[in-house]
Amino acid sequence: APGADSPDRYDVIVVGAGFAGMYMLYKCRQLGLSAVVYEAGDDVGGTWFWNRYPGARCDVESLSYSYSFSPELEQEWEWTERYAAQPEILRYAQHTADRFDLRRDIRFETRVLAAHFDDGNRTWTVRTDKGDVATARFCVMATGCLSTFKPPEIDGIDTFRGKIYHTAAWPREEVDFAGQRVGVIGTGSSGVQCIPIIAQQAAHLTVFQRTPTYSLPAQNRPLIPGEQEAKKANYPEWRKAQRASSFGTPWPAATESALEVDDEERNMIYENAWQFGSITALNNVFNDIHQNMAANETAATFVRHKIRSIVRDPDTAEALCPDYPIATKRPTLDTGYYATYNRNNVRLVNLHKSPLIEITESGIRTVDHEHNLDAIVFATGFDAITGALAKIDIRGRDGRALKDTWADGPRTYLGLCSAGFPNLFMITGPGSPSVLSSMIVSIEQHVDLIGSIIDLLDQQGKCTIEPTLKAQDHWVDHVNDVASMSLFSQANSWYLGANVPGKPRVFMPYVGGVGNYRKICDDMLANDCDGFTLT
Ligand code: NA7
Repeated sequence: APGADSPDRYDVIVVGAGFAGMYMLYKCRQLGLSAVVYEAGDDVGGTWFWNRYPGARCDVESLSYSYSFSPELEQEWEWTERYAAQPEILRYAQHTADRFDLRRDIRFETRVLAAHFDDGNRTWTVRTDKGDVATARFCVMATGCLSTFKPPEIDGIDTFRGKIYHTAAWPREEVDFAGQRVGVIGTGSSGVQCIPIIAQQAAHLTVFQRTPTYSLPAQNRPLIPGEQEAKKANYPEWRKAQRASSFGTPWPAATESALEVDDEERNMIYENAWQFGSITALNNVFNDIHQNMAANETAATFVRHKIRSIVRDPDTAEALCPDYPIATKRPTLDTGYYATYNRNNVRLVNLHKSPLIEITESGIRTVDHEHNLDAIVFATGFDAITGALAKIDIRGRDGRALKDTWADGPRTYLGLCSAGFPNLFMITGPGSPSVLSSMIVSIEQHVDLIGSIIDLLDQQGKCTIEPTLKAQDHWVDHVNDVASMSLFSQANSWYLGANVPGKPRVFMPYVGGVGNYRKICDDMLANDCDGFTLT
């Protein structure tokens, strides 16, 4: 391994080999830039490498959740289901890596510890846990929005004598819950996906729920003959529509208010959305679900009725009914989630009523009960959007740490760069649509944009690019303004860091829409990188 005296030199260092890092590497090669990618896992795939829990599945449709940069790749890859499961998405990532021979520039099982900018020679120096030291003009953080799982913040974990699992660090080998008493903590997307399957395997399952979710049926199914071919024949247009859409998946714009129609019509519209099976269906059939509390309540009420109609035990049904506005926390998409609570080997514990005290050597103790368990599954979520960046010692001009600069919340220009950190790019960083988008759409946009910016710098003979404080302040204000106009800011969600104790409450994703955001970025580029200083 190279030592500090003889660092490897590249044009670009990329951190992470998920969908963002892989495409960034491909882009660098296209531009004739030398690049290396450091990846903590021993294979590509990022999120889809780590999250191997039973039932893990993307809740964007497979024919949309895929790269668009290569028409050949688009045409040759065959998806099998409407919503692809984790193993298939991982195979797709692996296929992409092989097809474009990406692996030769990826250093696996190598975690980046630090990235420091040197004012003098205007380069980034990156250090890894393997002792690599490398320098580059540009450093690209392709570290993911939901890649750093948060500690569960529960006492006594170490004392538990059974098995502990985390959905985001699931073992490779098959986990067999047969005959076991299993506890799952957490009912977000990960919990909602694994609970029905663990319930089928285990002797008994206890679900520990803090906040109930609004879950919609995925209506997943194998792709029907002709469906894939039709999409493939029309891919360029579909991709164009994805890029112009609000959330990365084209959706007809709703023109009516939920309050304009009578109960019968409204219910019929909601029922159709429910049957359609999409996380964006229910909250986009009317034009005011995200803005108007009364409109939002009509959709929330519809889902609560559904829960009560599916779940037979009235107390369990009530505990499963959320009381916050729908779609302000991320809705979940499931296969048989609510019906799982009708099984006689499944029990729901409402932690709002019986708070969790601690984990003991034999299970989980709540205020009123000792739950004896053989295994505990944490589906407790992530330090979202900024967590992976915070784990790396990132230092910009004058040795200033990103962590300190962001102590009161992340500050970026366009969610792409931060003032004081020249030539550092974040793919789907805070202040970009990120998790409010179908990720690959936004990843490709950022990678293309970074490629164009580097190209422009080279053409103009410039060395560095960095946002002005003014442009950054303006962007941060804009991100906040747009968020505050929607109901998004009204729930204690990980969108604003509420799930991590002590994390500053700042609404991180840009709510203004994927299409609008793209236009803002395109205009910035067309206006000679407006808002950035080039030196
Ligand atoms: P989420 O959506 O953050 O869900 C985590 C769940 O775990 C959620 O229900 C939390 O309740 C619960 N949780 C977290 N900490 C605790 C503790 N200490 N005690 C009890 N319950 C707890 O993460 P997911 O992995 O499910 O999904 C993340 C995203 O991945 C998803 O949105 C998709 O974009 C894909 P809380 O709501 O905080 O009260």
